[in-house]
Amino acid sequence: MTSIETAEVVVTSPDRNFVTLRLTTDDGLTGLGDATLNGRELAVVSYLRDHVAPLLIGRDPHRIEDTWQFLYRSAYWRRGPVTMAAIAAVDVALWDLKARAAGMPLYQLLGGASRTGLLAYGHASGRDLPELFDSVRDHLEQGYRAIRIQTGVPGLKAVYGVAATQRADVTVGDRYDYEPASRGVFPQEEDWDTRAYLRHLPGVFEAVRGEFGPELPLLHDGHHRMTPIQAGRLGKALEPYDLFWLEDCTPAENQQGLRLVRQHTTTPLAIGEVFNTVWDYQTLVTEQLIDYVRSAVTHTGGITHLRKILDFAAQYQIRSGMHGPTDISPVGMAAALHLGLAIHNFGIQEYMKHGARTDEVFHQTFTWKDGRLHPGDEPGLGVTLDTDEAGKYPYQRAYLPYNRLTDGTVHDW
Ligand code: EZ4
Ligand code: CO
Repeated sequence: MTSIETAEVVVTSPDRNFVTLRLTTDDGLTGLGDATLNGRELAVVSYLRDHVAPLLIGRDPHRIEDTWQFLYRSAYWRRGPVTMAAIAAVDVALWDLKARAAGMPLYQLLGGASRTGLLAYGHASGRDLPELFDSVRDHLEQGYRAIRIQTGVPGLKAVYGVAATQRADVTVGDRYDYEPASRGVFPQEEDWDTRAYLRHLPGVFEAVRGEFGPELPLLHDGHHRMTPIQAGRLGKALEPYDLFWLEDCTPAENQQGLRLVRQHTTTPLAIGEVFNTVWDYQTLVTEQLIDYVRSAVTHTGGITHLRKILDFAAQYQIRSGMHGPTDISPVGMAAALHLGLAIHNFGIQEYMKHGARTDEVFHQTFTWKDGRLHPGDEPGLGVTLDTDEAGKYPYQRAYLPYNRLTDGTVHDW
């Protein structure tokens, strides 16, 4: 019987911080899992190194379901982003390893391809409309066939989702593209005014539809800032512009709050990038209060658990919209692509290109063609980790920003 011989946690910060678990068996097979939790990376490193890695040595790597249940139930303390990211890393590394052992791309073990490629959306942004239009054009040239729209709001100095390269206010640390976390010793402060945002946004979508026509799928992220009744109002105001989805309109810990949003709008809703188990979706799914599940493989207990969430959601005609920002590592992205290719209820995949240094640390084999992603046909996930290259970039402290209202009150970011 083959058994796990080593479980190493690799921390690297080429363009940003990434945490990767690498399992190796006594017969020389390896598997990689992503454990990156933006702004709280070292908590997962400790969870894995101090508490999980010693339990894995000597185990049969092929017992994926059993290992998942063992890690989830034997901890006694269930759920939570740190625990579920750690379990996800083990789970994905075991799937990678099993698929490599089988000599197959992972999607084949998950049931085979249900489609030829995965529609992906990119992030256009700008402080004002001309800058936003340039960014949309740039994304169309890069081949994107679905685009998320985020803009500045008059009167606010810093707004979520506007690319760092376009933001004069970003002074702390060093970031790339739209990556919201900044390197440094303290989180960047942003400001927020929901009334100003609600007044501004419908006009932005009217202008974008006027410029780019009715066909292009457009998305928007509300990033947890509205109350349910405010979200209902925004969804209704955006109906003429036919959004693919409105994301995270409220902080959805209160799942019942989405009933109120649903009563007021037919704009499709996507929620769940910060969720970590199926229980976060119980009311949302069974009452059909959302249309897309935003969970990433990396933050939701891996392929084993996200597959169960998505199968549950499928019975209610709810589809996948897996989170795919730059804080999902190339390993986590590959896991998303294999799962997305195999499931029946795939919806759309978020896709941000990683930086050049990241691509030298993680060698990837996915393809990007006609606005669609495909995980490729290498055995396993199709990603290899260059540990020498990774070793050049030690961890750097970094935080996500936080929000204050104009009177100084801390608000949801
Ligand atoms: O703020 O990934 O839809 N995407 C998002 C992201 C999240 C970051 C947090 O780490 O909301 O930009
Ligand atoms: Co989001």
